[in-house]
Amino acid sequence: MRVLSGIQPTGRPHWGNFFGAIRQYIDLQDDNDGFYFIADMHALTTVRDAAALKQYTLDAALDLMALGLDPKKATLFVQSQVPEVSELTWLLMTGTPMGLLERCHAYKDKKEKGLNADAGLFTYPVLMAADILIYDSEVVPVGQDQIQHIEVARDLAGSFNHTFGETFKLPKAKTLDHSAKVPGTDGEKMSKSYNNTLPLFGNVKQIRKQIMRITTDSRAMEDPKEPEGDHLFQLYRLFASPEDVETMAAMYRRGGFGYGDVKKAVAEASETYFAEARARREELEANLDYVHETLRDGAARAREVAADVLLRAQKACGLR
Ligand code: AQP
Repeated sequence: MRVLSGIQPTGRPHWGNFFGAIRQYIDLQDDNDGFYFIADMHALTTVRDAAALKQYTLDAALDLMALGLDPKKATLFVQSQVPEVSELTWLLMTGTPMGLLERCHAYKDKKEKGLNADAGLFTYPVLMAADILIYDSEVVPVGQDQIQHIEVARDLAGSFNHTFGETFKLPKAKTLDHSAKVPGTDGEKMSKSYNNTLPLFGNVKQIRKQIMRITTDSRAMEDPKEPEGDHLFQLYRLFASPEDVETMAAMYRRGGFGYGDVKKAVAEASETYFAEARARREELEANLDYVHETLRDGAARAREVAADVLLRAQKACGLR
C-alpha cells in the first residue's frame, strides 16, 4: 500500500510531530511502500530566510533518519525536488471552491491570531492535495490537525474524477489513539507557532527545564485527580509502559502526590526514549554526503511516480 506523509522544515521537531505522525512513518515502513517528504514549499509560508530554510530542510532529513526512517525501506525526499507537484496544484486549483479553503482551520486559525495570511497560506490545502494525489497515496499518517486537509484532498480528487473520469485514488488519513493531538507545555495542542513545544533533539538540560515548567492545576496535593483530562499525564503516557501508565493513573486517583515527581518521571522517560535517536543523529551529522545522496535518490524515485500521475491527470482534463 502506498503510504505518504510530510513534515514542514519550520524549526526543530517536537514531541507532537513524533508521537502524532513520525512514529507512524516508522511503524508503517516495513510492510508498505512509504513516501515521506520534507515540505519545504509549505514552509515558505512561514520561513522567509533562504539560509534558514536550507538548514531546516537538512535538519528535518537528519531528524527523520535518526528517529528510524530507513531509506532502504521508504522513499525520503524534499518536496520542491519534484516540480510536477506544482503543476498538479494548478490543475486542482482550477476546480477548488473558495468556500472550501475559507473553512480550512490552518488559515482560519492563523488569520484569527492576526498573523499575515497570504495566498500561499490560503491555498496550502491544494498544494497538500497535490502532494498526496500525485503519488497515488492511499494512506496518510498524520496528527489530528491535518485530518481536515486530507478530507480536502479527497474532495478535490473526487470532484476531479467526477468531471474528467477516474484519475486519482482517494486517500485516507490515519491517526493514532492517545497521540493524535499531543498537548504542549500549556495544555493547548503542541505547536511550533504556540511556543509550547518540547523538542525531540537539543540540550537535555534545557529540555528538562521546559518540562519542569509545564503548567499544572492548582488543586491541593492531597485531592484525587482524574488523569484523563490532565495534560501532564497525557505526556507521561507517551513514554511509559502500559503497567507504568496504570500505576500513575492510580496515583492520580488516590491523590497525595506532587506534580514535580510526575514531571521528573516524564523527563527521565523521555531522555531514555530518545537517547538512541540522539546518538544516531550525531553519526548522521558526521556523514552528510550519505544524507544528501539519500535525498537525491528519493527525489528521483518520487519524480518517476509523480510524472506518470501528472500525465494521467493532464490527459484527463485535455492538456495533452
Ligand atoms: N501536537 C500534535 N499532536 C499530534 N500530531 C501533531 N502534528 C503536529 N503537531 C501535533 C503532526 O506532525 C506532522 C508534521 O506536522 P507539520 O510539519 O505540518 O508541523 P505543523 O503542523 O506545522 O506543526 P506545528 O508545530 O503545529 O506547526 P504550526 O504551529 O506551524 O502549525 C503532521 O502530521 C501533524 O499533524
